[in-house]
Amino acid sequence: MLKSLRAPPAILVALALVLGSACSRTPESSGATPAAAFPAGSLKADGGSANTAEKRVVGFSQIGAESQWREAETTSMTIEARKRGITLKLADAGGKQENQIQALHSFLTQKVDAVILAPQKAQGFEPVLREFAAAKIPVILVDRGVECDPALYATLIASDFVLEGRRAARWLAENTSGPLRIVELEGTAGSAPAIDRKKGFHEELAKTPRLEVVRSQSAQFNLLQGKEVMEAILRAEKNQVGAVFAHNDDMALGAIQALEAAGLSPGKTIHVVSIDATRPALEAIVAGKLSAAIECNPLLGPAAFDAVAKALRGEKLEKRIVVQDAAFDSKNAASELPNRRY
Ligand code: GYE
Repeated sequence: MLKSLRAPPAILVALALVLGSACSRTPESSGATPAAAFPAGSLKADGGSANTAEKRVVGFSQIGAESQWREAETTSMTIEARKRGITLKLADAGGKQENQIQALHSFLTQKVDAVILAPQKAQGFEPVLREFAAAKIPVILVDRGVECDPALYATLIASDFVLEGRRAARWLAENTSGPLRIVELEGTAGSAPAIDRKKGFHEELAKTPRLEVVRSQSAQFNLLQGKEVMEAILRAEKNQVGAVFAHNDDMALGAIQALEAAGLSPGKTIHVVSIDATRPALEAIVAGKLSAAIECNPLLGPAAFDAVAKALRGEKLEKRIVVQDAAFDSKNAASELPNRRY
């Protein structure tokens, strides 16, 4: 867990995003972020609330489009801004942190009312965030955290990535027997989800010594790279792999292609577990190729713009808003599919 993402328990709240899901949701916590859930009735679905009174200009600095998750997040922001009559300036950084920092500087010059930032990496944003603090332009962090003085941003709205890693490891512990040689496909190096998912996964795995990570390599949260990295690992390991843990669905779907091309049976003799639980992942579970997907909800638009509105009214925000997520495998993926919007 990134140190800077720890906040005093008193200012932590959990936000359960309503997905119209029929599955049962068991709120859990990684322990690092004790959280209390909002009562269900107080929650809004994506696009559920419209604060049309606001005629504001908001900058959204997005990392890129490396995954289905990220595309869904961008759509959620765009739809929500439109619903609220807010002018959204969307800057896609094409996967480069330096482009994000450049876009943030441009938002400063344009004197936008507020900024929503999905930061690619945990480090490197502090200097530009200081400039926003000096200009008194509120910054809402969404989806990933940064390592910096928490006073420099209004709130962080994101899932508990350590818990996600733990849940993936727990699934493997509970659904396999005997020694298991696991391949870990990591997300972007230095990003909060890659750091924290790895931490949670390894911590939980340590409780079951028969589970062993034999290779860990980054595939940048991307399907094609997931396929290529998995191909190389299968060659190096002479196909002696028992399971794959991918930090997101896209890499898992790429790995499944590589496993099938090598004549192996993902989801059957080789378990594949991933994070996000996008529609293609649930479809892969139903097809018997993916074993489990831990949910990470990208529909952050409504919560992000609620936070923007509060910040602009000068209200104090909770420093950390934890998105509550579900988990899917062959037992509940099919019933969730009709509800899945990303
Ligand atoms: O899991 C992955 C994406 O930051 C939580 O980034 C997000 C992660 C998500 O590319 O698919």
